[in-house]
Amino acid sequence: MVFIGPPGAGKGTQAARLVENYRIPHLSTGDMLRAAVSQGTDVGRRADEFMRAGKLVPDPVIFELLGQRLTAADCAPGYLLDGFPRTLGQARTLDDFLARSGAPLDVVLELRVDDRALFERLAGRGREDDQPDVIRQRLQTYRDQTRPLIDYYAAQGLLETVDGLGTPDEVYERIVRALAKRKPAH
Ligand code: B4P
Repeated sequence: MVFIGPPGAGKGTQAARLVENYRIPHLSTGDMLRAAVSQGTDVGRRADEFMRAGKLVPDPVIFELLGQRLTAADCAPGYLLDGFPRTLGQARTLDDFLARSGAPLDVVLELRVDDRALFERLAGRGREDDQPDVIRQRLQTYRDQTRPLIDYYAAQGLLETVDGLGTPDEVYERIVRALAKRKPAH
C-alpha cells in the first residue's frame, strides 16, 4: 500500500491507524529521515538541508535509507509506504523492485486536501519545517514533483482518492471504505 498526499494531508495520522488495523509495518520516509537527522548519521547529514528548505531529499539518499528495509522479514506479508514514492524516478525504482520481488502494489491511496486547510494544519503543528515560507515551498514541491504520480498510478488502475477534510475518524472511515472496494491482488 502506498500513501500519497501533500504535506499535512494527514498521511502520518492515518497511516498509524491503518498499520495497527492491518498489522503491517509503517515505512514513513519522513520519520526515517527525521530519525537519521537527530541521530546525526551520514544519511541525516545529507538530508538535513533539503528538509529545512522544504525540498525533496535527493533520490539516492532515499534509496539508501529504504533499500534494505523493504527486504526485511517483517515486510514479507505487506507494508505501508507513507511519503514514498514522491517523484516519478522513485516510483519507477519501486516498480522495478516490486516486479523483481513478485509482490505488486495492491493500492495507492491519495489523500486530497485543499491548500488553505493544509497551511492551517501545518502552521498549527509547528515542526521545524512548518515555517510559512518552508510550507509554501513544500506545497510547490508537491505540485511539481509528486502530483504527477497521481496520473501515473491512475493509469495502472491502482489509485483510490479519498477526501482528507474532516475529522481523523471521518477520514479513516473513508479510507476503509475505499480499501473495501478493492480485491487484494495477491
Ligand atoms: P513527511 O514526514 O512525509 O511529512 P508531511 O508530508 O508533512 O506529513 P503528513 O502528510 O504525514 O502529515 P501529518 O499526518 O503529520 O515529509 C517531511 C519531509 O521529508 C519532506 O518535506 C521532504 O523534505 C522529506 N521526504 C520525506 N519523504 C521523502 C521522499 N520519499 N523523497 C524525498 N524527500 C522526502 O499531519 C500534519 C498535521 O495535520 C498534524 O499536525 C496532524 O495532527 C494534523 N491533521 C492530520 N489529520 C487531520 C485532520 N483530519 N484534521 C485536522 N488536522 C489533521
